[in-house]
Amino acid sequence: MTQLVLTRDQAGVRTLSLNNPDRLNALTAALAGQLLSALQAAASDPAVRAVVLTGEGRGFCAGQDLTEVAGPLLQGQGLDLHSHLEQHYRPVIEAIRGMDKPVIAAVNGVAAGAGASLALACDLRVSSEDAQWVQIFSNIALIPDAGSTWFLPRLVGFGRAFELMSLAEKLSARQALELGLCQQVFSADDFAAQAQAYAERFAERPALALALTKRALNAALTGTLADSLTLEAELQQQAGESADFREGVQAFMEKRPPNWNR
Ligand code: T3D
Repeated sequence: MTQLVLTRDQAGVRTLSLNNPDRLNALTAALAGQLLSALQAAASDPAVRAVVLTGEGRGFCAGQDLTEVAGPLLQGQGLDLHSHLEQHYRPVIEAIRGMDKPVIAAVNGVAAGAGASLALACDLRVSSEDAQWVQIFSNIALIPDAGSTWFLPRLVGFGRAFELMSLAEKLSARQALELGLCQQVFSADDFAAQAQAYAERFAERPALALALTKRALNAALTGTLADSLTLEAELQQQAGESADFREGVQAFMEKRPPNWNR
């Protein structure tokens, strides 16, 4: 079986790298399937404290692999895009959002279409200075999918999201940073090393506290203040019962750095 997602572990960080570089890591059904398995494996491995999603070669991900759809489409056959999205994209997006660990998109090159959606689904995004970000769907008369219509307006507001989606404007890494699409821009020369170092900062933090924070933020995106106050109380109780909380307080009292549970 061709390995369409490469995996590397270092210092508690699991890097998942999309591996279809000749097509800028465009998403085939097989690649999406392997990505889902890799995300599930990362989620269930206690040694993994943070996940980085990136791409091999010069692209991050160019969205749906159009060679997969061109044949039937151009022969006049109908395509079941509804099933395609439900079967292949939705589980990947839900695996990223549902994972109790920080997931960081390391956008090494162009992120287009569902490739941009993949990045937006992650908790954090870092970008190579020469990467491009584009909501490219309307160039082929499709609508944004894989969660883009949910994530993008929450990051940049309705008007800017609609503009980017309608006009399919390419954004530079600097523009993506200014808009709040990514948290950091790193130089292209040592991008992978800088993304790894960034991810290690999260891997070194208390894992349960970060997991519960992600859960609370996920819920806050759709809930009321009252919902958040209720959930915070429940999750804080869980955090307060952890060995990490005890260690954090003890370390503070002893004026030393904490040793988090591993
Ligand atoms: O099926 C469904 O479920 C529908 C769901 C759709 C979700 C979507 O993601 S729709 C959007 C699909 N993606 C696109 O429309 C992007 C198409 N690609 C591009 O417009 C450009 O490649 C880029 C702007 C992303 C990058 O441009 P550039 O100039 O840096 O690279 P390039 O030369 O165009 O691409 C390099 C190679 O990758 C090239 O192959 P070649 O000529 O060297 O043999 C190109 O054909 C290939 N490639 C790029 N994107 C795709 C692709 N091959 C298949 N599918 C792609 N999406």
